[in-house]
Amino acid sequence: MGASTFIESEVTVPKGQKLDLIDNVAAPHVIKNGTWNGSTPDPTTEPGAPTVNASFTGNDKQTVGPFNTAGTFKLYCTIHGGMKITIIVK
Ligand SMILES: [Cu+2]
Repeated sequence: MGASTFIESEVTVPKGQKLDLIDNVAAPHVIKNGTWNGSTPDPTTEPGAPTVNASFTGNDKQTVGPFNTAGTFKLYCTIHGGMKITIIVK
């Protein structure tokens, strides 16, 4: 993660694995299940998604998951409009 974006917009995670979210800069983020539709937050948790609620203060790392269900899952940052990532589990 950068200051207000995910550096990668999509990542693939093998089923059953966890995902490290790394905050590379001195910026806070609050990552939860859901996405941004334009400037509107959509806090939807897809069926089979692990619950994600990870707060970052800057230059830190947290592990989310495991992602035990194959599918497409979305995470977003509640404090940075448009900051979102797609997780593909297979
Ligand atoms: Cu953020």
